[in-house]
Amino acid sequence: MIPHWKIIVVIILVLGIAGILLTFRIFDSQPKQEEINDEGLILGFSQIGAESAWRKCNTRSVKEAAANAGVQLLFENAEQKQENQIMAIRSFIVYQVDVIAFVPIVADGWDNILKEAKNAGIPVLVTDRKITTADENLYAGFIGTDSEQEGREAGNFLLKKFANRTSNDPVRIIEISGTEGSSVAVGRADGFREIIGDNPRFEIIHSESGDFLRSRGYEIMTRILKNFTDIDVLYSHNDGMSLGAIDAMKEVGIRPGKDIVIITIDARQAAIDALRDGEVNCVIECNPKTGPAILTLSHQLARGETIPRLQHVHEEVFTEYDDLSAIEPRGY
Ligand code: GYE
Repeated sequence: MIPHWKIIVVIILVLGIAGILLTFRIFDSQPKQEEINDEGLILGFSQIGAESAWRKCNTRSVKEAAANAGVQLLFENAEQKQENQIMAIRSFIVYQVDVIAFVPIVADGWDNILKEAKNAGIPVLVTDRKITTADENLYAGFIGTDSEQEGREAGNFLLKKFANRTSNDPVRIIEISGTEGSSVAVGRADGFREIIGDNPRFEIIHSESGDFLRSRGYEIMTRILKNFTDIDVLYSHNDGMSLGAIDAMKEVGIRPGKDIVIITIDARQAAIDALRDGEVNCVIECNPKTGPAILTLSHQLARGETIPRLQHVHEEVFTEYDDLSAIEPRGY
């Protein structure tokens, strides 16, 4: 029989040695996640295209941030086609990238490709535009703009602008919206209606998608000016379309910002310049410089960390009521 005290001494010794080994990670034969993934992280990024100055700035921001972080970036431009995005994401899966990030051109239709990524064990970050999905766990999180809030800001500006209107006629509004089915077009429309929708003093007399393109803004406004009279407001979902619409107004002798109140979203330099010139009345910032945040989140995902489900980026509103001298050069 071994005396009890010897057994207790042996147990204490074994536990002590195990503790020392664990402290020095001698049992931990797996390299740490950081060592596996952070070194030479490969990020697959599916961008939707180059439809606007905003988009080009967003692309630059991602590319610069990846270069600064020493990350290998596989960048694909989808030329405005969801099929191309799905193909790009599939190619990232085949390549076995560490993280996939993508800007969903429209909100629906991603579940199958996201399941493929999940089955391959690759975390996915959704950025800029949101998705609707049957299973929220198919992607790790979202970072980007708060489009509903942008729409609300547009509505709030109108409440202020027309607060002292004496006429009993409703304010007649034209809306040129963004890409149909995109979360940002839906959000900008919904947020706007949340503020002015039930208010009899405002009437949206026409709403049409201009696909976020300057050329479409010009075409649509040219036609609208022939078909509608008494337009009080243009609410346009991006600066490119607003600038196109402004060209159309000037062609027929309408003074943008005076004869027609203009609210626009993005805050590219040309829109800020137009605000300063009195040709635009309200500019709602949409922040395209998300590259550094996307890279930080990608590193966290590669390390197996969880990231916030939803992160909205900081955005401001610039109006004709503000001191515009303080606005820094926009860089896009
Ligand atoms: O407002 C617009 C564009 O998705 C927020 O896309 C983005 C929008 C942006 O090209 O200019």
